[in-house]
Amino acid sequence: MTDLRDKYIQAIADAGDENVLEALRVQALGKKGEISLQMRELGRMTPEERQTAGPALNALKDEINSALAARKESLGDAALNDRLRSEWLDVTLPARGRRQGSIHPISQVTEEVTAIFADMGFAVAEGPQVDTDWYNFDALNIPGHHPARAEMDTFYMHRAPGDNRPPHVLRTHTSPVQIRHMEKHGAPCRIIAPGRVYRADYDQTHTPMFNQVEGLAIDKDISMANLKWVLEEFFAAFFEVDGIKTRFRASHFPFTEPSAEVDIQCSWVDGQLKIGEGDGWLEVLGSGMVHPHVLRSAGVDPSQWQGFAFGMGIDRIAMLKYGIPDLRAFFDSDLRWLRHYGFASLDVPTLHGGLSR
Ligand code: 2NL
Repeated sequence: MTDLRDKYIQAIADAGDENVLEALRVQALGKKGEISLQMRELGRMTPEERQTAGPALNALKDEINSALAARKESLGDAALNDRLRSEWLDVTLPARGRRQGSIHPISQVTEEVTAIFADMGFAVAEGPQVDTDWYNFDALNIPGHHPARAEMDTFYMHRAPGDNRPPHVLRTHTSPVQIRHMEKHGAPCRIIAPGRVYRADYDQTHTPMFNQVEGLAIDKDISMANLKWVLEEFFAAFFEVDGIKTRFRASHFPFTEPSAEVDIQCSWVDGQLKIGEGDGWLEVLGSGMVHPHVLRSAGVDPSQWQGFAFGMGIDRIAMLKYGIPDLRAFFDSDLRWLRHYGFASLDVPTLHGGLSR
């Protein structure tokens, strides 16, 4: 009987699930179970034998029953614990995954422009967004009566009455950055100056703050031919089309002589603008040979040095490249717009890795 007890207690302890437990219960205590059969044997025993065997068998039956119940309960606990472990949830986490920000098209395009010009040996120059009217206008050969200087187009910083220091303005172009660069580093130089500029103008195609990139190359024998090559190289890389044509139209700026407005080749079919093909033209920038007065203002001797300069709107070329219809939406901070037109934060534009993708 001790063997029988040990067999069942061990088997119950080893049972892995409730089906095994039930099979053991039937095997021991079922109608034809081992213990039930021994109970039936009691009838054939002498009263003396029955007096010891009866209580022993009953005790064994009770012990097996309670071992079965205990094992069943611990199996149930284990199953519940497993479930609790697998369904564990950190309720302190944010309900919605944190949405990653995106790169604004202006930042993306500034990076693209920078990568292309860097490849041609241009460094990036930066400077203050609030500057004196000397750096913004006088040094650039823009006379006092010039319309660009008019109160209407330029944001003048407030001056207390009696404060006679030279007026400060929000820069209306990034040219003052290039003047400061020439003053500090002299010639030769090859730089671009991207950044925010400000003009008091607001309609369909103008915002009071916009982004511009200017370029400047000064050396002994720089010509308009170098300008044309640099710009065509830039447009081919930026718009990702080989052999893009440019058209130079004579123009006038106070800071360049001669001056030219530059158009790029485009086609306009079924309301779709395609750049770098067809026989249409799209104006994209202003340029020219730096005026000798401007070189002299910046401390560069115009009898020794010459060079080209150009300026273009970053917002405008961003709209052209990425098919963004409305300029003003750039500055609305509309999250739906930013998610639609924004760029993935790890897609840093490089010439070898592809500018945009
Ligand atoms: C335009 C025209 C232009 C420049 C900007 C420049 C800068 C220096 C000296 C001479 Cl330091 N020129 N910049 C030259 C020609 C045109 O911009 O229509 N921009 C959107």
